[in-house]
Amino acid sequence: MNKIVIYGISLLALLLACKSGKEETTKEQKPKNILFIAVDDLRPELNFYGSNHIKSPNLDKLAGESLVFNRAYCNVPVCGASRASLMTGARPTRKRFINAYTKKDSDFPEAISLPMLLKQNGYTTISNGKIYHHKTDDKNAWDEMWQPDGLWSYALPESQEIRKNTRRGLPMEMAEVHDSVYRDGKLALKVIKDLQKLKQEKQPFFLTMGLMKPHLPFTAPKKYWDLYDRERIELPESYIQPESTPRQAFHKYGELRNYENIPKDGHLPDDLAKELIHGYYACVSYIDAQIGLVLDELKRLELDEDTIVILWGDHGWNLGDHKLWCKHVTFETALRTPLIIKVPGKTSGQKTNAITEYIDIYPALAELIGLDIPETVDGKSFVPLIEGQSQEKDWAVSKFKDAVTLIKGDLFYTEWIKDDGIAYAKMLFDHKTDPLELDNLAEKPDYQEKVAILAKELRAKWGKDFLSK
Ligand SMILES: [Ca+2]
Repeated sequence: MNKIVIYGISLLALLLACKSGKEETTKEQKPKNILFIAVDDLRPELNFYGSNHIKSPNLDKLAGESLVFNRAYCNVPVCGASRASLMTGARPTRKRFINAYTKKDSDFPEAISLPMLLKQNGYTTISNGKIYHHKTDDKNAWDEMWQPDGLWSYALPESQEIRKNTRRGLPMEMAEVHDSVYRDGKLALKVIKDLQKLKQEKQPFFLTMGLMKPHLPFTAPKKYWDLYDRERIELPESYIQPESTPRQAFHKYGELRNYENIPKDGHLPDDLAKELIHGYYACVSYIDAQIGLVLDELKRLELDEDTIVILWGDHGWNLGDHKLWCKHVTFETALRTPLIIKVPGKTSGQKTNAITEYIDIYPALAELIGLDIPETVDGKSFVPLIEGQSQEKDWAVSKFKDAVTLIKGDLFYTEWIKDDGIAYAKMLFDHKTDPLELDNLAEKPDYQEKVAILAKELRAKWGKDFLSK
């Protein structure tokens, strides 16, 4: 095609654009919306990660239109801290972003959070459901903060009565009720209403959907329990706690034991373990359906081509792996997370094995919509991966309490350290030969040189303020 022809086509396009008027120009200039879906305690045990037993057709469909991160890691495996870190793009330190109760406002008040950056740049920002752990955290960043009402997580009066009279209530519930009786069903209806309202607005939006399941208790409508046959549910292959693994690596899963009918000590009976796995699967299918309702509405309103959709779980979860339940450890099962991003016109189901940390999400979203990244952000944008390029960074650092983990290539190296940075226990797994993390190499004579290199690298990568702040 010669220059004159190209010029002719460009001129024609320009004339057509002018003819269609202001509306066309506005659409052209409006930055992409962001639909930000957070799922509490979601494991990457999903079909697009190679599993084939959880029924999640809506997540599967979204993954087919997205870039799927096969190796995304949270920076701290506990709700509140993971979320505050992700929303600020800032790395946890020894004293910052510690536990479930972490608040962005207390731990890092001066950081410009992602919703704040977007609000400052003309976005309508809405927090729906569980985004931060605390319902009022970072409230100046939001135009609206909304929570579904409802007493706890239970639908049945008898379960609510038990909850009222005990510390945590029942660990599971199967109820023959409509999806909207539980809070995530109410959440989906609210997000749908928001989409209908935002469709009419001129500003771009940052609309969030913070789902509360599959977090304990595993409560879901019966039809989702009915998708699975308990007889076919198996305990994980890694249902063992090897002697070579440091004792610090395990815990007694106090979070689960706070619920009724869970033994206060010792490992769970197999039947109970399988019932819990069944309940977890039911909850994943339930939230999948709620996400599907929202994504269908996004399409029906013809907003899908103008909206980036990102879905993440706040950390991994042990569903019996290592004979553990819940999070709060540095095994890969607690650190690895589901992460998918749909960027219209750019993603169509690609998968990447590049290592990504959750602090990388903030700078990537900022870059995608053309905003400068604040200095308080420690993460590195993964936009090159969306563009089909490779990325230099091939590591992640996660931490929980005294444990810090360097993930690099196939190696997962954890040290438990004291305040002065000296290690008092070590753990090293090579996923090339030991993907289930059952053979700790850190104390083996043949690996001491490797351990020394990793120890040095861990300190170089955990951030300059790791010990002091
Ligand atoms: Ca969580």
